[in-house]
Amino acid sequence: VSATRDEEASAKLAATEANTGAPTIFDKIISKEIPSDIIYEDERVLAFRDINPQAPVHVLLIPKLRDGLTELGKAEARHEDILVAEKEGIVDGFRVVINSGPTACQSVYHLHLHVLGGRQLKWPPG
Ligand code: IU
Repeated sequence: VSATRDEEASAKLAATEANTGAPTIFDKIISKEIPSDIIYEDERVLAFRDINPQAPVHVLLIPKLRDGLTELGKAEARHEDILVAEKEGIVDGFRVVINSGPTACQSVYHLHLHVLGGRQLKWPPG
């Protein structure tokens, strides 16, 4: 099963824009220049409700400091956590997911993070 051409095209356009290093809308959300429904904030992170929710609860949790880190696949040693994607050759595009509880289909109750890649992924996930 593959994503539609539209999905792939708009995903690629957003990535091209990201490469300019320009600020994103999230910088304006962090500075409160653009209002958002904030549910948690401290000096390092901001959690706010997604404007286009794909589930009854859909929250975005973002670091306040971008530190050159536009996407997980661009992480460097100082950002840690990137080793699996690099080793598996999927830095071009991958998804990191944590399932929590039966409603999210968690099956093994030892906290774990999924790294999925190697094909065009679709959004939203099921
Ligand atoms: P993505 O994984 O980069 O596609 O996620 C970006 C999310 O940011 C997406 O779910 C949007 O609905 C959400 N969002 C938002 O909450 N507020 C905004 O002003 C904009 C996007 I633009």
